[in-house]
Amino acid sequence: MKIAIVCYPTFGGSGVVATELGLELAHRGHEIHFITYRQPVRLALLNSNVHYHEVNVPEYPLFHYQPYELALSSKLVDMVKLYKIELLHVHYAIPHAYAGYMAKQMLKDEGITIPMVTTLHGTDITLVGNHPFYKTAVSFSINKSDIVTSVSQSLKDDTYKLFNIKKDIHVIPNFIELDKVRNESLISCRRSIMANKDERIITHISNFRKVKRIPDIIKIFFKIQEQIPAKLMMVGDGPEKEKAERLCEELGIQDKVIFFGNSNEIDQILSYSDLFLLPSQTESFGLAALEAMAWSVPVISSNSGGLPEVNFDGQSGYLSDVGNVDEMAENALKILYNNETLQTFKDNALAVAKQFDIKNILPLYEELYKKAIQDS
Ligand code: GMT
Repeated sequence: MKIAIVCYPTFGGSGVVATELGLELAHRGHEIHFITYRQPVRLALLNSNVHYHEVNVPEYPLFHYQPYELALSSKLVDMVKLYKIELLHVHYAIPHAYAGYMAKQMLKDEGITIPMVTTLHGTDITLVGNHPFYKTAVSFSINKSDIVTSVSQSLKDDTYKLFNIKKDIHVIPNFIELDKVRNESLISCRRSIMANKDERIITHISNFRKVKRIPDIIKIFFKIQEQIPAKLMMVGDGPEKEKAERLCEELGIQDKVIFFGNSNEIDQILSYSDLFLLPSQTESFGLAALEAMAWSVPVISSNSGGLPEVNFDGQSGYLSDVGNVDEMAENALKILYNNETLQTFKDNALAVAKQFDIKNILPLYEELYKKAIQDS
């Protein structure tokens, strides 16, 4: 199939999912066209069957806001015609499904019918899309998609709760490419750079937005390091990072916390981690937790959104109510106290991650694509 993938090319989970999906589809012989404003961070272009088309938005001083949707829909129309693309897969309702619908309409005018699959990722539904300023357009774009998927059952339920959706929503969970992730030969950094032999390594990876509850991570770690030797790896960058650094100073633990910023060495860091913290306010899925589990790292998370669908309580880690840092710290210590328990949780985390292997998930998308093309 010839498929156009539209996504945000940044470090966010939706961009990662879209990119990995496209690369694997290309690997399986499909022709994939990424259409976005910058090359996605995980996109390797030296790959047959993979194309990248940049959307340029010319800066014009008269406009207070530059019209990205307009440029995107024009680009979609041009690329569909040029490469005879058969299907649009847009990740994120805002503004991609909206731009995709406009492209469909323009193409229809020229006698070309193309189906659109929209994947909902969470932020577009629970955090931004739900805002009254966007809600009408988001409902419209979802209802006008030919097929809608969501990355968890919880996100599906939220979408029906928050919007007036008439379409069926297919749940296709996010995935991990285990063979690629656990490529131990790529691991060059030494554990000793991060921690001493006797110290447990605890990790958090995110874009440091408020929704990730960064202060909770520091508080949980503070309680852990009072009981056992430990170091905290904080990977990523975002609006809450500076505050977190200040909190570490206030608590006198700055020498035990390493802030990496955005890193391309996530696999290296996870390969040495003993525990992953994700106490988010809400999380449609929690891809970062799955990436950790793929490296046999157990997860302490909140029980909000789709997290219980990924982190199995008492098995791959533990779940607690949002903000219950005392319980999260207690559970973390339960896992970390002795090597045997830790090893059991590590093995379980990997076993759960295996259920989300891309090999199991990708055919679900392929099936929907075929259906969408047949029905169009
Ligand atoms: O929250 C993030 O880290 C980024 C965000 C995004 O918009 O890319 O992630 C969302 O999509 C990911 C991939 O499907 C999910 O794993 C995240 O849980 C989801 N974030 C939220 O729901 C807050």
